[in-house]
Amino acid sequence: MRIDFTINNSTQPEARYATWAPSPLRLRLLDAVPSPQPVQVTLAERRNPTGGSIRFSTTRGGTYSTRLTIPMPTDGQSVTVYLRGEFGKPSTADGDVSVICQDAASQPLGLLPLMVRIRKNANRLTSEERDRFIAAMAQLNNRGMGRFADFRSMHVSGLADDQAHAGPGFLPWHRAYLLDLERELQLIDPSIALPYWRFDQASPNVFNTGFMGVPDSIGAVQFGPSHPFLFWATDGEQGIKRRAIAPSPGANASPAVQAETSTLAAGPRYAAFRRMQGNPHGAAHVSYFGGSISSISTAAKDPLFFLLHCNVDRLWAKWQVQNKRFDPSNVDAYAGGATPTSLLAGHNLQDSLWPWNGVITPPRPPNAPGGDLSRSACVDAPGPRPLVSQMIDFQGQISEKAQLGFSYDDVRLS
Ligand SMILES: [Cu+2]
Repeated sequence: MRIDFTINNSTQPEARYATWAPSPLRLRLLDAVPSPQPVQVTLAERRNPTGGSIRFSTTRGGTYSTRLTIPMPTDGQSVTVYLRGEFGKPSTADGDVSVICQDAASQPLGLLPLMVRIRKNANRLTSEERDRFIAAMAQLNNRGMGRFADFRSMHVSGLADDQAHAGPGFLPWHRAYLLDLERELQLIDPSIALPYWRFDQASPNVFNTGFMGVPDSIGAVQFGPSHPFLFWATDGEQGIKRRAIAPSPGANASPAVQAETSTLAAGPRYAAFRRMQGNPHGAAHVSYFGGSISSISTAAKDPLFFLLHCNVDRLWAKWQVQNKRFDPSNVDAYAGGATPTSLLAGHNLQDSLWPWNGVITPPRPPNAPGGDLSRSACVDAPGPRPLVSQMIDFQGQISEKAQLGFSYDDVRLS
């Protein structure tokens, strides 16, 4: 007798990743002696001491526990339960936690290795997590010849200004953009989740020559020997241009960058919260460094950009949890009740997002780099051509199918 597992509606190894949001886990008893009585099986976790931790429930919205006993039919019919990462206990490596299934006599029936894959504070990554991330980013860049060029091209001034920055779609657009990049990195190394830079806190483990590098006196970022970013290139130019204009964010948070508590105190309306596009977002872009990161047309040339924007997205996620703003139809969850199509194209709730929609007729830009949004083996949303509305309910709290497949280490489900 053994148990066959299907997680996230897939049997692919690429689907064996959990977040704080529930993942469906389908079980099937194989090679059982036929019986009218079901066989009792128990699910539990087996984890490395520093590994991720998981919990189980018979229903998606039910109570999650460390062990779950389920009556299984002996005729091979499947039973679906739910599994989620235990908040505060993310994985640090692929497969560092497993679902273990046993029968009533504690005989093992099956083992499913997993990872609780969570976006974390870049300053607190293990050296292995950091190294996997920079290696995958470098591979995506491939000395300037790789897929990364599309991401740089999506964020070019003149194309991305209106679509990504000039209205309430700023946050949803960048959420889709980060998700696309993260999924491309996961194709290289599925254990990767984007890290975020807390730009309102000193981050000594980020701004050193082993991670995001240290600018020299002429604004060329320096890395240690064998760092994969030694060969970083964009637009035919070698290296990363980042010039220190203030004490390093490794040592000090800039007083010009709004602290998180103030950002989250914006109140329950999106219309007020989205002013964070100016400060802390804009302030974080310009208060520490000159060079690429300080202007829209060049910011995405610097890999630091993605850590900065991951924190912008995390602040939005934190605000959403604090104010229960997951329902796209709630006027305070997005755009403050603007009438449909009253905003610039790409900023209305039901608008598709450029460039993934491929639309290159006015008022959209004349080209659309990058093609479809990358798919995930774990979740179906948002599909290849996302809408603004699909970026709101990212943990599937209003609709199970809306789940985008990411969580933040310090942002609870609700
Ligand atoms: Cu930005």
